[in-house]
Amino acid sequence: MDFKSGFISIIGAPNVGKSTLLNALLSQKVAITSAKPQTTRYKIKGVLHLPEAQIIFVDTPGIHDASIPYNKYMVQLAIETLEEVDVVLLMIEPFPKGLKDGHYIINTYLSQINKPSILLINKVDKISKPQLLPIIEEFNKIYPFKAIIPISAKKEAGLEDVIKEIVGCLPEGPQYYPEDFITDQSERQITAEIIREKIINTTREEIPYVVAVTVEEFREIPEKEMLYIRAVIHVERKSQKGIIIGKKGQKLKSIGQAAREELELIWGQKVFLDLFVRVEPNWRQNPKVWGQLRLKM
Ligand code: GDP
Ligand code: K
Ligand code: MG
Repeated sequence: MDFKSGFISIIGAPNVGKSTLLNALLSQKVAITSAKPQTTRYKIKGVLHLPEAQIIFVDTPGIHDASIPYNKYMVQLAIETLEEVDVVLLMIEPFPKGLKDGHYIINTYLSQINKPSILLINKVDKISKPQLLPIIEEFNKIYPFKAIIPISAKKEAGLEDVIKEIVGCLPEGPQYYPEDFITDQSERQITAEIIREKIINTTREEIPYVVAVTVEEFREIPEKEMLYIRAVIHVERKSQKGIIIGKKGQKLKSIGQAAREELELIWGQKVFLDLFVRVEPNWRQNPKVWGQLRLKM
């Protein structure tokens, strides 16, 4: 059989479990190498190496929070990215809000493209089989998914099926990356991206596109067996700083907590995360911020 390879995008509303799935599939704790990417089309989130295939997970700019109706430009950007991948994984939750998000994403994005798409119904550990069947039927009717797979990313259930179905949808292709290559992002970039994601998930206002995150310090404290990370959230206006910090600092606290939990999972050790918000009217002109931002686009 010939080797298969391709680019995969996982889309879905915040907190459905996309990162949990990716971490489980890649079984990646600290597996960063400095290999140069052979493509600049996408930002690579991770590469899964199989004997018969290579599955390359990429980011989808434009869908940060697919449940929020963004402006036409963001939707268009997301659609253009999806046009270029080989397989789309849509992840939903089997709860009322999750099903509604699923319909929205199908109508807004999937119906605009013509790509093999797989529906993942995550968190099935929280429902019963009789509850699951009507959901599968419902989504079978509204979109020609290649497969609909109930999974639990957290309990690592159904993951073999996910891999099997993805490989089934992949075209024949080369081994794009050497086998020790897991991701092309540096530790600081990954960290900044995770913090940015938590800001996006936590703030519903017009915040995401005026925010940049830079990681100023990233070092181990060996005697404490922990990682010290200092990051700055750059905003343009004082009012935006207020939104991010929230009443009595509650919002920044939740952002920090969510980011820390995911960072500990990814780096495999305790993390001390120091977060600062800096008002910087012209951060778009600050080359340091730009340097990190450009890598995201
Ligand atoms: P993302 O925003 O889509 O990347 O979602 P995350 O991967 O950050 O997960 C959001 C939350 O859902 C976390 O608290 C996860 O532990 C939880 N979660 C993810 N997958 C499952 C699952 O299969 N079952 C349950 N019960 N919780 C899950
Ligand atoms: K999340
Ligand atoms: Mg995530």
